[in-house]
Formats: sequence, C-alpha cells, structure tokens
Amino acid sequence: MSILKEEIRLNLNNLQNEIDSIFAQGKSAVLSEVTVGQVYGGMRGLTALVCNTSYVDPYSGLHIGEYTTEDFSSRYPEEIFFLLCTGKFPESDFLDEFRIELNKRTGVPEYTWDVLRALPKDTHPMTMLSLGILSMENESIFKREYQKGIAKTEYWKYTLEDALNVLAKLPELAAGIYRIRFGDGELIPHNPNLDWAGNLANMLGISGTDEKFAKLIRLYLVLHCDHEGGNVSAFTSRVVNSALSDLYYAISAGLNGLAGPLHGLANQECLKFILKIHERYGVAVTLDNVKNFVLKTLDSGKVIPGYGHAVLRVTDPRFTAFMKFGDEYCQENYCFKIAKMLFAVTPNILKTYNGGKVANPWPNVDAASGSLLLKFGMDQFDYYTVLFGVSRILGFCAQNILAQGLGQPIIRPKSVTNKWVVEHLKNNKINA
Ligand code: HAX
Repeated sequence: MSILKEEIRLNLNNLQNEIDSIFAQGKSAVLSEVTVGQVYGGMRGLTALVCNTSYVDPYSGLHIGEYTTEDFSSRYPEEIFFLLCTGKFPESDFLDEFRIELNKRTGVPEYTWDVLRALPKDTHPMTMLSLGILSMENESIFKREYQKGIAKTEYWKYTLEDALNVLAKLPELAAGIYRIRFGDGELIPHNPNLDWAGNLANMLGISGTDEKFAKLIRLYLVLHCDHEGGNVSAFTSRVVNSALSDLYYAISAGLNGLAGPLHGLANQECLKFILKIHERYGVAVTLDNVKNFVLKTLDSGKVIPGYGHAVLRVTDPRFTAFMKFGDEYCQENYCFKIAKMLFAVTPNILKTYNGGKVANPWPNVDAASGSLLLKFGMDQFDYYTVLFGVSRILGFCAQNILAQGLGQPIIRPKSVTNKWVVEHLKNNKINA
C-alpha cells in the first residue's frame, strides 16, 4: 500500500511542521480554562485534545480535512479512510489498488468464529464485534515488531499494518456476526470483486436486497466514520492506544464505549419512535397526528430521539445526506414518510417548548437512518450499532495512526478529589 503510506508520511510531515511552529510560539499559551462545572460535567466544552482527522463545527457539521459532509458523502468508505489518514482524496486508481491489498489480507481466523459461536445465542452483536476483534489480537504486527524492538518513529507503520489487516477482515466479521446471531449461522464468502461496503452488504445475505442496499450501506459507512477526538469511543480508543496497547485492544475498547445507549444506540431508539407513531396512527397518519405525538412525548418528560446535539446547532448534514438518499429510493416507505413528517414539525415544537430550553432543535444523524435500513429488510435493530462500529473503526484506525506518527505520549490527565477542589477554591478565594 505504497501510495497510502507515502501520503500518510507527507501528512505527518506537514502536521509535525505545524506543531513545531505552534510550539515555537510558546508551549505555555492558554487554550482554554477549566471550570468546576466542566470538571464535574463530563469535561463538556473543555478544549484539551488535538485530533487531526476530523472536526465538528457547530454550524456546518463534520469536516474531514478541508471537506464538508456534502463534499464527501458520495464517496466510498475506502476513500474516506484515505482522507482521514492523509487529509486529501486519493487518485482514481486507489480504489482498485486498495481492494487488491485488502483481498490479500482477508480471512477471519477459524478460532474467532469458534469464540463467537461459543457465546450464548442472545449475546449482543456489539459484544460479538468487540470480542471478535480482540480475539485476533495475537495477530498484531505492531506487537510483534515492538517486542523485537523498533524505533518510536516506526510505530505508525506497524499500526497501519494492523489497521489494514483489521479493515480487510471487518466486512466478513461483521456480516458473520449477523449470520450467526440472527440467521442460520452459515457464512457467505467474501467476494474479491466487490468493494468494502458492497461486500458487507452482500455477505449479510438479507434476501431481496440489491445494489440500492449496497449503496445505503456505503453511505452509512461513510457518514459514521469519525466525529473528531472527544466522543466516548474515539477518545477511549486513543487512550488505550496511547499506552502502546496495539490497535486490536484499542478498537475493541472504542467499540465497548460505542455500545452504550448514550452514544451508539440512539439510532435504534429513533426507529422505535417512528414505529410507535405508525402503530398509533397507521398509514393514514397526518402532520397533526405527528405533532400531537411529539407534544405528548415531551409532556410525559421524554426526549424526542434523533433531535438535539451536544455540539451541533443546525440540522446535521449527515441527516441531510440520509434524507437525500431516502427521497431518491425510499419515498413511498411508511417509516421514511414519518421521518419526514417529524422533520417538518419537531424543530418548531422544540424551539419554543418549555421556554425553548433545547439548545439545538434540529435533527441529528440518527433521525432517519434506521427507517432506511428497515426499508431494505434490516429489521434487527440491535445490529445497527455494529454498522456504526464498522464505520467508526475507520476513524479509530486513522486517529491512532496519526497520533503514533506524531509521537504523541501516553494520555494521563490529572484527577483530584472533592477535598482538593474545596481547598483549592478556599486557598485561591474563588467563589462560584
Ligand atoms: N427532546 C426533548 N428534550 C431535549 C432534546 C430532545 N430531543 N434534546 C435536548 N433536550 C433537553 C435536554 O434533555 C435538557 O433538558 P434538562 O435541562 O431538563 O436536562 C435541555 O433540553 C438542554 O439540553 P441540550 O443542551 O439541548 O442538549 P445536551 O447537549 O445536554 O444533550 C443530546 C444532547 C443529543 C443528548 C440531547 O439533545 C438528546 O437527548 N437528544 C435525543 C437523543 C438523541 O437523538 N441522541 C443522539 C445524538 C446523536 C449522537 O451523538 N449519536 O451518537
């Protein structure tokens, strides 16, 4: 994979030059101050990390390199991996080269399937994905080379090797999990002529699906790939890798964070909400029905899934990309119609409800994706987060490759006790 490696090397040189010039201006310059509220409030809004793969702007959403979501949403996930690692799109021959490279590295080990088949039948598919990756840890090239003794400047190259090996096996692994957990357990072989997402779509073996489903999976794997460095899964993955635990440990750890209902599970909640509206009103549902349902949900103290965001202050451009797909391929689908009705009524309700306390009344990435997956027969809601995970692994890999290439040290912030905080405020005569 010489092109990718060479472009990563160039990107690392550029990033290192930028860091050198930042440091030349003084390492003690203050970037942000920390309040008591932030220390006790999940570090929200605290600028304490650098991530050079992607950036989330409150008003224009996810950027990868200099590209907006609109710029990259029609690309292939393989191109997005290149973009995350290098800051630029690859040349047109990259996709073929990358497929050939990944084809050499496919083949989930038999022992991984044994591990997954030995689990209780009702094991969550995210547990299976995390365990599946972890079970292959013994294959780590980074670990093998590290034990031999390599220079720190070489770490990123072996982290890239591990990344390519994991990415090559990922469609097989993820599809196999679907087949074992929800199907008859018979695996569909990898097709060397298909692209990364096309292979995953094919190996899931969902009957009645076609190229449009592959297109949806491609879009899904592009849109969930990365969301800068501070989200639970990416941060966890980076912290683990910063201890030089290899990428298998780091990916598995990141996935464990993604599996939480406050992070990666929101998409299935959105679909359940849509299905509840359908159950209540049927196909003749009107905008007024949806409006009433939203208001009733809010009055009962619940949130409207798929709306609001901790960082964004506009409609998530990833939601817009899913809606565009839906308008093209799912117009007549009852779930998609309800997703559209929700979009038509919910922001205006949230803007004023309860004094307008919701900081962002607009839809996020999760508001429509489930209805699109369901339309194509993907009716196992628990599996949606696995798709999110497959995509987010692109970001985990890229973030860790770049961090290793920049020689970033082990992450170890300082924690304090309540007593320390009390003393600090008293000694410094600070009042809230
Ligand atoms: N419906 C009703 N109330 C909402 C709301 C929604 N969709 N979004 C926010 N609020 C409420 C909050 O609960 C909070 O109420 P309290 O003051 O009573 O606690 C108030 O509005 C202010 O919250 P906020 O500042 O607007 O939002 P936060 O940054 O605290 O939280 C969330 C952001 C995404 C968690 C929130 O908007 C939410 O719960 N949305 C619904 C669930 C959802 O769609 N989650 C997926 C997010 C996308 C993602 O990151 N996926 O991985």
